[in-house]
Amino acid sequence: HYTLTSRNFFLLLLKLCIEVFQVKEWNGNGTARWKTFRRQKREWIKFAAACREGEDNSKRNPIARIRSDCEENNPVTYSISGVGIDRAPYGIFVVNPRTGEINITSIVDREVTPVFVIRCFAKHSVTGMDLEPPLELRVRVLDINDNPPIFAQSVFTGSVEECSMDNTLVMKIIASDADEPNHLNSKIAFKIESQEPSGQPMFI
Ligand SMILES: *[C@@H]1O[C@H](CO)[C@@H](O)[C@H](O)[C@H]1NC(C)=O
Ligand SMILES: *[C@@H]1O[C@H](CO)[C@@H](O)[C@H](O)[C@H]1NC(C)=O
Ligand SMILES: [Ca+2]
Ligand SMILES: [Ca+2]
Repeated sequence: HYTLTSRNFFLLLLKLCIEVFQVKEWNGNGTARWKTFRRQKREWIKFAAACREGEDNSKRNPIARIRSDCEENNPVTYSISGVGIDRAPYGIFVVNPRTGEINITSIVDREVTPVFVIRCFAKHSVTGMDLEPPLELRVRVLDINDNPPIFAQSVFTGSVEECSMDNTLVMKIIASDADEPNHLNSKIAFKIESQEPSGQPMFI
């Protein structure tokens, strides 16, 4: 016995679906270009976009778009979920449920959230069934140099024996910078500003 229910008939149709994803890429000279990704049914792809922290990125909207070829045969509703959407910080990313266009709505702070992972869904508008397995869009937040280096303590105390040799280690001072690790923005240089008693500099 074999019964072709509406549900498995529907699944047969869906086997042919291909999903298309596009992410906007920006050149150095401010021109935009859509980069396209495609996947076959059931295969996962990861795609990525970037935005800058501390800056209004909304003039670049939409930053990405998702589209399912299932649209040709089915009414499709797009939705997204994740941190920055339905988990705090809420509402940073929104999707147009009809067109699949994804917008950024507010200024982001890399030191709070360096990467957003947006889970994208394409559901049948009437049945609410997933037409595609969910898909992951990663939005990397590009760092700006908005943190100064901070010393770990306000006073460090060292000591040195009298008559020590040149270049004897006296003490180690520690500072950190909250900007992106291993990036120029978090690189620290130290300088001795003054010495008391003044006179010939005794330390380097
Ligand atoms: C600058 O923009 C033009 C289009 O106006 C484009 O063809 C070119 O590749 C861009 N240059 C760079 C370095 O991105
Ligand atoms: C996304 O941004 C574009 C361009 O500003 C705008 O036309 C569109 O309505 C926005 N869509 C949503 C869902 O906010
Ligand atoms: Ca910094
Ligand atoms: Ca930063």
